[in-house]
Amino acid sequence: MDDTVQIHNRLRESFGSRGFLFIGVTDLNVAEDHLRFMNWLEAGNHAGMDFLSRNSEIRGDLQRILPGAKSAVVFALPYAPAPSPPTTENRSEMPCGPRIAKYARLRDYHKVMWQEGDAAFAAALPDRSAEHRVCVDSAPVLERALAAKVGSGFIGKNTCFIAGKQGSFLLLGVVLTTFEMPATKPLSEEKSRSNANACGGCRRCQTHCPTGALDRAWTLDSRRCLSYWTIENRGTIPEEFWPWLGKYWYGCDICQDVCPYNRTGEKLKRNDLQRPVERLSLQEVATMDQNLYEQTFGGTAMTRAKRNGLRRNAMIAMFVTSSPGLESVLEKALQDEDPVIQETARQILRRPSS
Ligand code: B12
Repeated sequence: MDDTVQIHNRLRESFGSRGFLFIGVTDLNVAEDHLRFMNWLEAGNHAGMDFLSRNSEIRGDLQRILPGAKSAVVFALPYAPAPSPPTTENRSEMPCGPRIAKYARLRDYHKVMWQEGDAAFAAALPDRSAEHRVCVDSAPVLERALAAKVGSGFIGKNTCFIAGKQGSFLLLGVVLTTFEMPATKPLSEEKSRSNANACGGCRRCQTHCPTGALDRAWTLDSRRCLSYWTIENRGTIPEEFWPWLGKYWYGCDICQDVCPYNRTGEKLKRNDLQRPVERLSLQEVATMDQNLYEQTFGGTAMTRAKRNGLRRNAMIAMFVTSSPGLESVLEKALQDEDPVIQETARQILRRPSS
């Protein structure tokens, strides 16, 4: 076995033994994808996510993230939950859990992937003096583009990285390293990125996206994406998007739920990562104080929306699902110190009941 195959095998085993998928090794030329990214920004598709435009140039030059970087190791954390019995939809108090995007019902994947990705890489290449840096949303890196470059998966019309029949319920991590490694061999032409047609004639993600965010295949318009409005946006949520918060009030998985590749996809292998965020009712989320917020959502990726973002979303979800207790929630919300909570309450009160 030659040295290259041994290195790839050691990486595969080391990442695999920690519950990750080893996607592969690639070089750092992302020029074509960077152009695509700049055009996407230029068209305003990033909505209010200024963090994307602030350092837009750096995404095209990975040397600026790790000087001397030569290769990228891409790995993924599969997170689709194993099928569970149907939830009690008719509980008088609406459980909040099933309406939360699947990736968010876990311990914060950033921390898990930084720490354990770092350990996996170091264990596979122990005696190298090269430097490395693990990036999981934490640096301006085009993670999907690097994953697709490996050639063991492709970008779907929903813009997600789909690892063939392992599906797309995968969180991505990238280890940049100054150690130059030969790229892993693409799986097959059929599954590789060069086949922009791996979705074939399927348009399920496009037709099922309730807000038209994917009207143009391979291009997501964040201005119409529920995930953007419920996670990243700090203001009020435009009322045209409210009906869909009855289905997902934090993030949105619809464009992945309907993807045929996810019928067979990889499932979460690490039960230790699960967090019982769903134990609260929507009413409890809408009225939670800092203590309850930290106890329930601390250490999960849901802190991205902050306490008041979650309260805002839960209030709207209560309204559209006609949950009991809304009246008293609104009464208190009108006196809240947060202007977005106050305004959301006023918006709800102005509307005819749903
Ligand atoms: C900003 C952001 C968002 C924004 C914008 C999403 C978007 N589609 O651009 C919002 C808030 C809407 C969002 C939502 C979600 N996100 Co997000 N998000 C990011 C982030 C931080 C940057 C993405 C970005 O640069 N977007 C701009 C576009 C232009 O770039 P891109 O989507 O990466 O596409 C590049 C390549 O794919 C390639 N490319 C694109 N199209 C095509 C087509 C062809 C034919 C080819 C060859 C190449 C190609 O070029 C593009 C530009 O370089 C990344 C982390 C990271 N650092 O990359 C996570 C990330 C993309 N998100 C992730 C997740 C899990 C989600 C959600 C599923 C969360 C949820 N359940 O609510 C949704 C999915 C929505 C969707 N369909 O994309 C994962 C995706 C994993 C995967 N399997 O693809 C990432 C990689 C985070 C991670 N570390 O795992 N997200």
